[in-house]
Amino acid sequence: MKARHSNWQAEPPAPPLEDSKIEARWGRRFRLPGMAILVASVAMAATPEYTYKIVHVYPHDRTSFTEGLEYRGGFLYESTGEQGHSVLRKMKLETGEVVQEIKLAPHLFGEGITILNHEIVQLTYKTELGFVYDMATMKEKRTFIYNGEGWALTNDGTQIYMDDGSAQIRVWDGATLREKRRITVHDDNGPVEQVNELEWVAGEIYANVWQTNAMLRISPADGRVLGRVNLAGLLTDEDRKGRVDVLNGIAYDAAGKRLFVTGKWWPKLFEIQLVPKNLAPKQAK
Ligand SMILES: [Ca+2]
Repeated sequence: MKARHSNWQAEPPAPPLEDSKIEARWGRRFRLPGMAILVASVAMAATPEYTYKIVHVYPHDRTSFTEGLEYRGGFLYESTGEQGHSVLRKMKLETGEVVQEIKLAPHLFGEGITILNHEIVQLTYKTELGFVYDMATMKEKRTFIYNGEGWALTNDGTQIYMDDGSAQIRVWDGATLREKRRITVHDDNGPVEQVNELEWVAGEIYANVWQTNAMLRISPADGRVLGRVNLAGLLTDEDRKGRVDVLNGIAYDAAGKRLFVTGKWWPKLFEIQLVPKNLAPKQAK
């Protein structure tokens, strides 16, 4: 090992190239400052950035430690976390009124949900136990197991996408819940870790990143980050009085093309539209 080790010794740094040598290597038209600007602008263009516009504000139960959120036919379905407090519930979007709810066993910590073929699929955090419920009755139909932590779910109508807090999204067969492949969420800087709540939006996966205000637009084909949305500033200082936790929860009304976001213990749920950052109005100083 010692002999191999010496191969890893850093070589002395190469002496800086003189300008004339740079020009000889790259040609007169590609002096370094120009190249730096070119490279920087390519890197900046690689991941489009977005801000947002609030379209509507709805109430959200500030005792809900939101872990999974999905929209179907005028109702929001929400799975909440924390041992002893985890529930699966159906709520009216406009009022937040709970119309149906089941409680999880006290030792379970509810996590992501998704609705496929009139069934609600739900993860738990560290217990490697999943549930499948009838969507109409919320009665448990069966359970399933998976490896590792359960964070979030979404689906494209056929396949289910599941994440575990890493940069990986597992792709499951929607019928068998067996893993088919994985994709790694990544941008120009490498893998993006702690990908949390997921939502299928018009052929892309949207995901918020735990403990940040970032929501990513991800290619389901290869995990590439197609866009980055800065959701900072949704809650006012007044909203933040009392207990609030991080952004978590994305739901999409595919028929109405409405995008909803909320957070753990947030008093509000927001319908938002994404705005390309270069089109956003300048903030007043
Ligand atoms: Ca969701």
